[in-house]
Parts: sequence; C-alpha cells; structure tokens
Amino acid sequence: MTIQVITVPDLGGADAVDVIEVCVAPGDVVEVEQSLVVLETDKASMEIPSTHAGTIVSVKVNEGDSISEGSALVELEIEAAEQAAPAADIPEPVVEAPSAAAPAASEPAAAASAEQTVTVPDVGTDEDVDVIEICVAVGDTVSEGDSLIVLETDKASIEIPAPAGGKVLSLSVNEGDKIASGAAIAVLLVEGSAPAPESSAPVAQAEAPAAPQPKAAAPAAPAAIATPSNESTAESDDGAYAGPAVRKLARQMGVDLSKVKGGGPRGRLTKDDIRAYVTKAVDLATSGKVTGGSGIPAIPAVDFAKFGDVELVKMTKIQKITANNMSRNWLNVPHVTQFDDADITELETFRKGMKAEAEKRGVKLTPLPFLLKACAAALRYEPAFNVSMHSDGEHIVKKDYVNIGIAVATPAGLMVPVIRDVDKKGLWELAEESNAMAKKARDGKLMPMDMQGGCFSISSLGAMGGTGFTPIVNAPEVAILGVSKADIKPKWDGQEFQPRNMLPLCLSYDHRAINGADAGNFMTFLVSAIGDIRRLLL
Ligand code: CAO
Repeated sequence: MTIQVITVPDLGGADAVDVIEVCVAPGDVVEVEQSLVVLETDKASMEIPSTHAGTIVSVKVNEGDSISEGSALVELEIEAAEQAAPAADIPEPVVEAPSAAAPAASEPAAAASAEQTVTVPDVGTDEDVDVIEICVAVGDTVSEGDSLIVLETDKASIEIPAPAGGKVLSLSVNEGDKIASGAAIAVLLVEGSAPAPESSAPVAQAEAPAAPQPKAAAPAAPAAIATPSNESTAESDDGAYAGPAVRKLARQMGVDLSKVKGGGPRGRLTKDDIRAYVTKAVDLATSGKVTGGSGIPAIPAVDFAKFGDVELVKMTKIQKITANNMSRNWLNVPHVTQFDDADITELETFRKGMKAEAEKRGVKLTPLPFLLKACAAALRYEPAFNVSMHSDGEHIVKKDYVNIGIAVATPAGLMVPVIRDVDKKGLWELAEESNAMAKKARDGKLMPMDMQGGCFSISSLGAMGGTGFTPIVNAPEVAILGVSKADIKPKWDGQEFQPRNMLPLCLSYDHRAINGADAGNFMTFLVSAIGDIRRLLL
C-alpha cells in the first residue's frame, strides 16, 4: 500500500482556476479515470480524473477554492501493483513550431512577430472534430484569450482562444467544418508587432524578393482542453446545451440556463444568448410592462377606431402625474374604506345663519371649513391617522402638526393644495384659505410647496352629488375623507322619524398603518363633532 498525492495537471497555461465541484470524499473507492474534482477556467470546465485506482485518504480542496497546476487534490491509498500503471493521460498543451510560408518582408525579425497562424491544439483525439461556432470575423480585434472558435468532440466542447491580442486577418474554417489537431484556424496580425503596411508590402517584396517571411504558427494554448470524461461538458443535468464559458457567464449573471433558448447550431447556447436574455429581463422589469409571473399584466392596446369615431386628446402633465400617483397609491396601499353619515342639520342652520357675515367678509362659507376643523380635531384625537409609513420599512413617522390637503378639480386636472396648521386656525381663516387655495389651483398658480406636507386629505364631491365613493389614499398620507352630497333623510329619534340633513362620509385608510378599531374611533369622533360643532370647542 502506498499513498499517492494526485495533483492538478498542466492546465495549458491557466492558473488560479476555480474548484466548482468535489466529486469524492475520504473513504471512497475510486477507479482509474474516475473524476475527482471539476475545475473551471473562463474557457472550460474540466474534470480531473484519478490516475490510479484506490481509496481516498483525504481531500485537499473544497468547492470554491482557487488552485493552480501542481496543487494537491487528494491523497489516494493505492495497491502496489497499481503504481506501475497510471492510466489517465491528461492532454498537454500543444505549442506548435513556427512554420515558414508567405512572401517576405525586408526585416524578418519584425515580420516574424507580425502574423500568427493559430492552429487547433491537441484535443485528445485523432478523429476530426466539429467546428460548432465561429466567434470572430475577419477584421475583428481580439485580446489574448478571446475565443476564436468552438470545437466539439463527443466528450466536450472546446473553445480555442487567441494566443495573443491582435486583428483577425483571415479565417480558414467555417461552422460545420470537421477539422483535426494541427489544422489552421485563423491568421492574426499580432498587436505590438510592426508589420509593413499593406501598401508598402510590394515594395518590401521588390527590395527583397528572395527573403522568406517567417510566419509563426501560434502556440494555440489549449485553454479548453477536454479532459477524459464520460460526460459531455456541453450538456449536463439542466439539459442545457452550453459550453463551459457560457455556463460560467450564466452563473455570474444568475441566469438559469434551462430558461434560455439557444441560438447557436443545433440550439447550442452562446454568450450572446445569455446577454440577450438578461437584457430582455432588465428591459421588462424597468418598463413596467411585466406580462407574466407575479407581475401585473399590461392592458392590451385596442384599436378603438374599429368601433366608431374617436379623437386622440393629449393628456396634460398634471393628468399624467395624477395617473401615475393614483396607480402607485392604489397598488402600494392596502385600502379599507369605512362609511358613515354625519347629521349636519345644526351645522347647516349655523352656516346659513352666518351667510350675511360671510358675504361682508368676502368669503364663501361652505361645509368645507367645518369639515377641515372637525378632521383636524379627529387627527389629534386619534393620532394613528396622523402618521406616515417610513420608507425604510422599519418605522412609522408620527407627526405633531396637522396639515390637510383639499382635492380641487381644475381644468388641467386634479390638484391637492395643503392647508397648514388647520388645528390652530378658526373657521373664517380656514374658509378664506380654502377659497384662496382652490382659486390658485384653478388658475394654475400653485407652487410645489403649496402641495407638500399634507397629513390627511379631503375630497369633496358634495357639490356634484353621489351617495358615497371610495377615495384613494394620497400616500405618504395614510387616510383620506371622501364627502358626498348631503341630503335630507329620515332619522329615527327613538320615537319617530325626523327629517335630518345627512352628510355621507367615506373614510379610506392605509391598513398597514391604521387598524379597523382606530378607524372606527376616528369616524365616530368625526361624525359626532360634525353633528354638534360645539364639540370642536372642547
Ligand atoms: N353636500 C351638499 N352640498 C354641498 C356639499 C355637500 N357635501 N359640499 C358643498 N356643497 C355646496 C356648497 O355649500 C355650495 O353651495 P352654496 O353656494 O349654496 O353654499 C356648493 O355646493 C358649491 O360648493 P363649492 O364646490 O364651490 O365649494 P366647496 O367648499 O364645497 O368645495 C372644492 C371646494 C375646492 C373642494 C370644490 O370646488 C372641488 O373642486 N371639488 C372637487 C373635488 C374633487 O374633484 N374630488 C375628487 C378627487 S378624486 O377624483
């Protein structure tokens, strides 16, 4: 019995390769050529086979380690007889000798570094292999290590890299060709060399017609040597038909290969397929037109003209902003709307009694200032309504000021100016300010500051009609009061029905910030304060 340390073989120049899979554990009995670990460079994944049969004593690497040629992989206890017959034959990088060809330049040394013919390295088989992808075109500039072509054997797909940076002068292969080790792939004009400009070449030739131009056959570093393996690296558990570099890119981008359609020959996945998939996913996510999964399906476009005459009217800026805000608030805020009627019989008697004085003051006294005053008192009474959800998702912001927005319908669209410190203002002041704000809104004179800082909103459709509606919370506020048209209704006083002037109220609230009991308290307080405005003095 001897202990054999199996190390990382020659990786064709690649160093610091990733261990992406450890296939054995201490105590495992392994056969010759059984995979020990899977390594991955940016060009290939390679299974490192056991050189002997035996029992694993210890594993020296972990998944995620970065290792190089010569690093210890496992300690293997082998039978004495086994020692003489290591079986795995890891293909070595093939560096071809320079071959002479082509017409000369006058300075052989400079010309020798000008063009390089890249050939197929030893791919571990004498058979012809398929060219399944050409990654460059004539005229392309490549960097050292960029893939030139992809070959496929029955064991692996192999990307043949450029041995040096430069320009692709010619390609000798096409997709679908069958080629063998040693075949020419491309001619590169290598960066940093000093080839004679095309136009000057004939001159050089004339000056030195007999001088041969050496052309270096590039050492086609087998960055993607297929290791002996029973599995193809092109197709694996996920069923995707992709090479190692494509798999690595997909992993880096978090792409599930089984979801990507291959655009290469025979449906093979290419890097471009991965990039296109990611671009499409990002576009979809940022366009708001998510059409599947958990996203919101887009409303399909309709050709309305098919059904009758139509006119396209451009939306105003305010209409567009309102549309956006409404969708945002409707989708973000879990709404609940609670309804009640406030008895405004006394309020209306009082308000009408104040009409002459209002006229003298030059103010229009509608129910709105009373509602503002009552809502301010309710916000103080039930502070759960005077909050906002903090954007960090961890806090609730409690406010110690009472600013209330009023929804104003204007020709340009809906606007919500904010009346500040409503709790500190009297009815006349509120009447004056709401009249002024509504006028400013209709005249298109509101400043951004006039519409900021609200704690709560009132949307009154009382002048128009209706018995109730469900207003949308004006986030980041957490509640809004909808007011419908007051009407005389029979109200049971315990003995008989009395004709009372009833004002329908609709309170929508953000159920993340406010629970039903808070809303019940708020509404009950509001209804009683409006029903008896003397309570607002308490
Ligand atoms: N029930 C019955 N009558 C009502 C009422 C109600 N709830 N609210 C107001 N009225 C009466 C007023 O008393 C006034 O009548 P008088 O002149 O006889 O007193 C009349 O209706 C018109 O009032 P107004 O509309 O001029 O004034 P207001 O203070 O009630 O409202 C404002 C001001 C700015 C809120 C309103 O003009 C407005 O723009 N409302 C639309 C709001 C809106 O579009 N909301 C929807 C938002 S969500 O889409």
